[in-house]
Order: sequence, then C-alpha cells, then structure tokens
Amino acid sequence: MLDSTSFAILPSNVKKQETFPHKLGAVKEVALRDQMLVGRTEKGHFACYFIDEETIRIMIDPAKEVTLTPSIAAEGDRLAACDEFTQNNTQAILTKGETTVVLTKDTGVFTVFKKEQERFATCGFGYNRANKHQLQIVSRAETAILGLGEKTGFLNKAGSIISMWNTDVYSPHNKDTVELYQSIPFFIADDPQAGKYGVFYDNSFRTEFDYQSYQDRYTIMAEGGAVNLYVFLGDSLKEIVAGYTRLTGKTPLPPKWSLGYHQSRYSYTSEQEVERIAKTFKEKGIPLDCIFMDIHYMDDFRVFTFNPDTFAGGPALVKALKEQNIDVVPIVDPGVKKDVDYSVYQEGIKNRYFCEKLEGDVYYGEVWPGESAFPDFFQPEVQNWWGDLHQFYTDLGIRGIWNDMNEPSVFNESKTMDLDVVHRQPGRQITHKEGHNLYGLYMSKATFEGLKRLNENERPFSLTRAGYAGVQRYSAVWTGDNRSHWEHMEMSLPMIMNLGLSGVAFTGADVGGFSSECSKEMLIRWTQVGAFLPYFRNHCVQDSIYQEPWAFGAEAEAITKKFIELRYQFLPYLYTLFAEAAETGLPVVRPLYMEYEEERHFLNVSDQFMLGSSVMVAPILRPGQKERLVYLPKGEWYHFTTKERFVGTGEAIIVKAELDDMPIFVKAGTILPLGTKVMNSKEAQKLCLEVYLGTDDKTCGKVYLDDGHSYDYQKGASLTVQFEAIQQGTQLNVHSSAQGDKNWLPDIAEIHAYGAKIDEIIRMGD
Ligand code: MIG
Repeated sequence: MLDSTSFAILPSNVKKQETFPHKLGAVKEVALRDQMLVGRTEKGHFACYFIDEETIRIMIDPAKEVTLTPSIAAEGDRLAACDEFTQNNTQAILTKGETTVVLTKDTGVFTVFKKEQERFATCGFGYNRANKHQLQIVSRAETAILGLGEKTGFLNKAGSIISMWNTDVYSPHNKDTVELYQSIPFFIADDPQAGKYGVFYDNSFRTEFDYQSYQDRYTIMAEGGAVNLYVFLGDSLKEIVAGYTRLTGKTPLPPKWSLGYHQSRYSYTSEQEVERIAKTFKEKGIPLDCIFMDIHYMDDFRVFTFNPDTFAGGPALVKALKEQNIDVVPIVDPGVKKDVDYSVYQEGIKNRYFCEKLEGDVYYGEVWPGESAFPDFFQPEVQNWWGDLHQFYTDLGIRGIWNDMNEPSVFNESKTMDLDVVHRQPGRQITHKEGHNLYGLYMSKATFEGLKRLNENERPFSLTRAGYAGVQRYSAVWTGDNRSHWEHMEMSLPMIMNLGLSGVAFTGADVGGFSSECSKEMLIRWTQVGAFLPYFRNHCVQDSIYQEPWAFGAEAEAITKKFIELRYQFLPYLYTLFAEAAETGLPVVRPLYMEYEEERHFLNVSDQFMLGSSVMVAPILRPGQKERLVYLPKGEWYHFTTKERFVGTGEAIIVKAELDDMPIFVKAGTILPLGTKVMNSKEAQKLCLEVYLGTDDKTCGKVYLDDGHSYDYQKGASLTVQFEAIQQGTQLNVHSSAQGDKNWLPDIAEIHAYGAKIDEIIRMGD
C-alpha cells in the first residue's frame, strides 16, 4: 500500500527514464521482392507493403528478419501489388495510386505521402538490451489523438501517456488508470493541416503511447517483439475506421435480444431470486430481454456446473424463462478449479489443454474456485474443447455467455499469470509476456465459435471484459468495474466513443454503476443514458444496495420504465445501425466530431454523442441538474420530447431536462423508424415512423429487418426499406421502397410528422 501514500514520491524514488540507445543504422540493402519493399540496415531488418491504396504495413525488426505472418487481429491482411518501385542513392520509393511510401536510406525513416502531401512520417527508432524498442512519429502540438480503445479521460488523448496491458482494476478508474481490461493499440491522429491517418501498432507485448513528452513527435514503446504497424490513410474518421475494420474485422450483426434491456447483479444468489426478479419485471410491466447469472450459480465456482443447493432447479428455470421470452446469460470465467474429481479439470490435464510454465508444469493461480488452471486458448484444439463444453448451456436453450476475469486476472501480486507461462499457437510458442494481451481475445473466439457450432443457425451473444484489437468479431464489451459515481457515468461516454472509433461497436457500461451505492437520481439519469448506448445492462456488486428499476420507489420506477420502453421504441433504428456497423465497421455511438469534422472544437465534446447520423444525445450527468449546455451542430434539429425546432450554429445552447427527461435531438430531414411498445425484443413490433421535416424537401430514413436471431439474413432473408417524405402543402406523401425479402415487409402502425402543419399523410410504394 506504500505507493498510495507520499512515500511514493520520496526524492529517492524518482523513476529512471528508459533509454533506447541502439539504432538501426543506415539502409544497407533494399529491393522489391514479391511486391514488397524489403531490406536490411546496419543492424536490423525491415519490410513494407500495401494492403490497398489506403493501407500500408511497415515492419522493423532489430533482431532478425521480419515475421510476415499477420497476427490474429489482422485477419484482413493481404498483400496488394504496388504500381511502382524505384530507388536512387538516397531513397527507395514504393507507390500505389495516389499513395507513396519513401524510405530515406541514411536515416531509415519512412514517410507516407498522399497526393504529394506528407501525412505520416517516422522520425526515430531505438532499442535496448532489454528487447524493448521505441518508434518515434512526427506530430505537432495541435494533433488530436482518438481511439486507443477502452481508456479513461476525455475523447482527445493528446497530452497523455497511455499503455496497454490488460488489467483487472477494481479500484476506482480515473484519468491515471492508463491500463484497463482491453488493449487496442489503434489510434487516429488528426492534424488540422497535414490531415488524418490511423495507426494500428499490432504488437501484443505491453506497449506505451506517449503523446506528452515531446512537442514535435510522439513515441510508441513496446516491451518486446518488432515494429508491426499499419497506417490507414482515409481522409475522414469514417474512412479510417472503415479501413481499420477491413483489417481487423467488423462487429457482426448481434441477435436482437442482446440489444434489449438486460438485468444483472453479482449475484442473484438462488434460482428463487432469479425467478422473483423476472416475475417482478412482468408484474410491473417493465420490458426485459435477459437476466444474468453471476458466479453464485455454480457449484463452488466450477464452470459448467450448477450449485446443487441454490441452483438445483437452474436448468428448469432457464427453460421456463425462455418460454416467457427471457434469455438467461451465465458467467464463464477461464479459471478451472483444481479438483481431481471434476471432469473439466481432468480432461484439461489429460490433454495438456492448460497453460504451462516454460519448464512444462501446469500453471496454477488463485481465483474464485481457489487454485485453478487456465485453458491455453491459443491452441485450436483447446478452443474447440472449450467451445464444445458450452453444450452444457446450449442444451438448456442458452444463447449468450458472459466472459469475465479473462485479462487473465489472478489473485496475486502481479494480478495475472507469471510471465514465463507459455502459450502454444500453431507452429509457434510464445511467453505470457507476448500472449497476455491476447488471452481474452482468444477466449472470446473460443466462446463465440463454440456457441455458433453448437447452435448453427443462431447468432451467439458473447460479452467479454478483456480483449485485444479485433475483439469486435467475437464479442460485445462492457467496461468492467465502474462505480456508482456521477463521474463514472460521464467518463463512460468518451470511453465508449473511443471504443467505437477502435472498431468495437457493441459496448456498454454497467448502468447504475457496479460498486459503491447507487441513488435514486443516479439510477434515473444512468438508465436514461444507458438506453441510448449500444449495450444496455444494469449490474452491481454484492453487498451494495439493489438497483433494479423499482429499487428506489415509485417515481424512479416510472421514469426508468419509461426510458427502458423508449429503448424498445428505438430498437428498429438501433438494429438498423447495427446492421450498418456489420457492413461498414462504423460505430453505432459516435463522437459529434465524427459526423461534423469541420467543427474542430467538437473534439472537446466528450459528454454528448451521436446515435448514428440522425440522433444526438446530451445526457444529464450531474446530480441536481435540470439543464445543461448542448452543442448543436450546424443545421436544424428537433427536440425529441417537445418536438420544438432549433437552429444549430455549432455553438452551445442551454437545454432544460427535468428528472423525467433527457435532451435528445433529431436532425431535421430524418424519418426515424421507431417501434410500437413491446415487452421484449421477441414480440412482434410494428413500426411508428416519425417524420422530422427538413428545410429542403429531402426527408428520408431507412430500416433494416430480418428474423432478429438466425443467420438466414446471410442467405437473403432480410429487407431494407428506404423512406422518403415529400410535403405538398398540408399533405405529406411518404414513399417507401423495399429491397430484399418481401416477407419482412414491416407493418407500419403510425406515421407522425413534425415541422409543418400536415392534415393528411399518404403512403406510397412498398
Ligand atoms: O469482481 O463475477 O467485472 O461484473 O460481477 C469479481 C463477479 C469478478 C468482476 C466483473 C463483475 C462481476 C464480478 N467479477
């Protein structure tokens, strides 16, 4: 505990700055080989190639020839032919379309130009005898930094030092908590003059990104391995994120039930309690899609078991709830109890499926079940084995799994496995130093693919705490152990927006806060904002006050219910955004800046967000507040509750919001596809179109429809309807044109128009 007192800053405790004295030296040899620029310097090796005109991979290895095999994250890595390679005494130049990569021979510096404008340039590289290296990249004081996954602080990370080492942090997260559960070494650098680019530093060792120490550059340090970076050259944030997700994958279309309201607690400690919670939702008429079973459902915390005393009827309960349209999601941790009579442990030992120390002994660590062994998810056989074990759950109708503690978290000094644990990838063995940040990603892969195998035509839902770049392909991410602090509600917004910019579209924070005590007002405000974030789950820690929607009396119940209902009304719009995310890789929740890049001051707007391009949310994030500043982008907007019309100037206005309201704005010119009231996502929902008339006569919208849970949409069983509204005096014509499987044509229950006096609405088309 000494580091939490002034002892930590004793004069003698000054930290030594790490140095990187060894350089690569000048280029000795460079050539074009298989469409790739390759060569060596006095002391190292490098390679560089195009993936497409906008994406370049650069590798530098001081120790040996570069390893070309892409990591698990970079599944879209394919070498593309270049247009031209030339060299002279001072430079080697690789060109594709409008992009040029120049390697300067006497310095080993890589510079990337697009249309002759310099976009990206390295300016230094060093390494030391501890196998660490540091790459330096040119920047300016004005350069904004976005992305970097799940990090604390505001949206723009310029001026921060951020590192990547998946860590279970129960103590309160704050600006100085630079390592959390996820490591996504991807960021967007945005220079107001030179332009924007993205960098994915695909190195899974602990890395550190220093945007603080220098005025003219930033540095990237890795504790091992080689420089393995991808540069993305889109002209906008959207193009860069699209490029990044072409490489690392997109958030697949989730099952609709995973977008509903989820209720959790650590833990509902018996089947009776789970049943009571489900019943209370029903009695109170509060919509619900899913209840979680946290660690108490298990037999002494053995995964793939039920507690024979408190959850003996668990399997029957899961089936019964399923019949009431309520899914149950159990937690599955990686630690397998060391117990000679436990079949999962026996199988793992017999087949050498558990992580071993370099010397060959099984690695044991202390977690909930006591001494435990940890599956080595890096081996394909282990992924299969683990995935298949989930039949225990899928046989009961379970379609979603919650993976926790997969940093991996271990109760010891280092908080994780020993660094001399080894992980066996096909053809390659790595130590935990290199594998640590990948452990959660591999576990998510095993879970997702297992569920998919066991239930072939059912989209799985998996929720993970830990991950690495590419985690979006397998799992939704919740932001771990936040607290019932107003500051944490506020901080979840830039965190979720930066996760979205880092390719992870399906994210949420525990509504109401995990630890500390929630309050009436906080639950209300947090439920309001949670209803508009991609993943919507209320969860809290044992011993803390209960925080279900009815926990704080009638007023709180009525308001939280109203906002949970609003979530379901927005479901058709939200689901459409998820369908788009699966196609384009773009996030569902976005910073205002992503939609309005000409407004540079929006880089500082961390407490408002866009839901798609048409809806802007400005939640109330402080106690006692009944109004707040709202930046309204240029153009016209409608207040969702009052339907009042506002003219946005890009500057802030003051907007009122009583306790039962939250400022939501809809962009003029939008047809919002909302849905009728339902008690869960499995009930048939009709559409209610809300037409927010624009200033020019273009008012449009769209909705995506399918069965909400199977993969039939990939075989054509889906439909997209485009709507357009045209005003003629007091008459409004609403045209719809549908593309796809007409079986999914929506039932339109209501159409409302705002912004003009409309007497008659005429529907035309499909
Ligand atoms: O804190 O499984 O972040 O959501 O309820 C101990 C018990 C381990 C941490 C997770 C939290 C979960 C809890 N887990």
